[in-house]
Amino acid sequence: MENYVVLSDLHLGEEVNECTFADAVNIDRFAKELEQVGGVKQLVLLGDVLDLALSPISRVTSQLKNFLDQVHTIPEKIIYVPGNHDHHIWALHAEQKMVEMMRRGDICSSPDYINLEFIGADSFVSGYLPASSTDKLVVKYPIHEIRLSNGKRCLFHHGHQIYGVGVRLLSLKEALKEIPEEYRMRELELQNIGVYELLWFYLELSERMREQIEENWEEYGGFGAFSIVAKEMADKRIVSAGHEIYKFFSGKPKERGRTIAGNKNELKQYLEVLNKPIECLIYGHSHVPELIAGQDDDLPEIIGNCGSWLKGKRRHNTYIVINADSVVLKELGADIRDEDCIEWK
Ligand SMILES: [Mn+2]
Repeated sequence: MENYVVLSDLHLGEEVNECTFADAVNIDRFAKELEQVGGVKQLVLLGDVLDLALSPISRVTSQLKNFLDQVHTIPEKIIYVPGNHDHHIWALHAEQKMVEMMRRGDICSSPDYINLEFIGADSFVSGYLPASSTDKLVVKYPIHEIRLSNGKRCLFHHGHQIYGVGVRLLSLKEALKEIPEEYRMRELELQNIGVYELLWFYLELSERMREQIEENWEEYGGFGAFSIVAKEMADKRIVSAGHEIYKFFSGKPKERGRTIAGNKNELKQYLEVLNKPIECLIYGHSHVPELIAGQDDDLPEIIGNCGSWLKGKRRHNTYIVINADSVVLKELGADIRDEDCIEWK
């Protein structure tokens, strides 16, 4: 049986009492369960694998190495799809391609943030794998698609484009729909990328600086210079998106822990923009593990959120196993509950 195992929101680099995989015992447990699944065709790491924005890079990289050391032999392929917390390294990766072209004196094109694939030794993850396994790696963004032997098509995406800022920008879908399909993902990404990058740089600041910024520019709702520029843009109506972004950052209540049902409209809009017929959508990002049958005609047959590997009150340490028979949500060290197994129609 060919199995696809999907997990997201590992947040490697987080402190030991937060990040499950900071503990070698948990990595070992996970590796054993992965072996029990058997025939793992792909291990899909679906974003926020590295907590680059919030954790020291030394801790991020050592935890990544420990994790990969234990699991790399089990799957045939390891697919890494960055999310919002590891978006910056993806952007660097794509931009590096352009720098290489300039170094060679080539006539350049702008960085391609959505069509590039970094395979094997070419990817930023490869250095943390033994040479024997680097060929297994594929790093791509923002979606990964597979087709099962039963013909069902599954789409994997971290979830940041269908939640929070991403949702706001999906409000541009009327314009997006007028753009040829092959450019829509690019437009969506270009709208979002500034926000992810802002968060990266903002969170890199020391806490003291952030405190002062929030104090000094309270009326702008934090995020310092970015909010000021966004507000000015909005006031002058130079760019209407500026207003949307400003509204997002200034006082909108945090949408944490949204469920699939609570996210239904956004999921529909996203799929409408992508215009990809699929039978299964798997995402993460909200840290709420869940598996549901799509119910509506305009939603895929099965929708899953693979949860997170951050300790806390909420259910965590979950992953999704997909094969031609079913889609199953598993919790590390726990029996599978009836509601966490959906067989294909
Ligand atoms: Mn996320």
